[in-house]
Amino acid sequence: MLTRIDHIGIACFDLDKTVEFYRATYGFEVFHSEVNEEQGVREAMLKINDTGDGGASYLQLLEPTREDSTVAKWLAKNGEGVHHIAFGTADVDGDAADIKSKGVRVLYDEPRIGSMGSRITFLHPKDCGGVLTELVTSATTTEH
Ligand code: V0V
Ligand code: CO
Repeated sequence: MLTRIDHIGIACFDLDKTVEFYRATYGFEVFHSEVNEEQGVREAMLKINDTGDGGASYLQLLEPTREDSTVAKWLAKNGEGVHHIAFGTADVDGDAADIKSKGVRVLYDEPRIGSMGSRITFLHPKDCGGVLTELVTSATTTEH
């Protein structure tokens, strides 16, 4: 069951500059940052609020680490902006299988490693009304 907005992914050319915009404009601080080589991103997670399922909702600011990454490709075509949305679940495997059975393309056979040790997969934007959609089971929260 999908129980929260886990994050909204925002693609940018300059992560440090974008982090500073969110700090100066809204007062959001960086909760966590990391490089995910497999996904080709350097990212900063800004925690916005805790949620009723024991998780939290974040903004995920994404800067590409290489020219051939999905985010670099997307930025070249669209410029900066909202890149994907992510729903949180206690069971990414089960929910991905359930959604796949409804005819939506799930991009990975097995979930991969996402931010903060989470397990993630993606749904094809062309099957989701133009919205790249991620499913996330976080590593640390006690979800029910
Ligand atoms: C591409 N398209 C999108 C899109 N990216 N539509 C909405 N939102 C997006 N973000 C559209 C694009 O405009 C094309 O439409 C069509 O899909 C095919 O796109 P493409 O440019 O030819 O690119 P592809 O097919 O090579 O790749 C698209 C997919 C790829 C979605 C398959 O981006 C992908 O595998 N994404 C999942 C991984 C990812 O995005 N990782 C970065 C975040 P037209 O022009 O044909 O109409 S990593 C992350 O979130 C982490 C680590 C985390 O949360 O922990
Ligand atoms: Co994401």
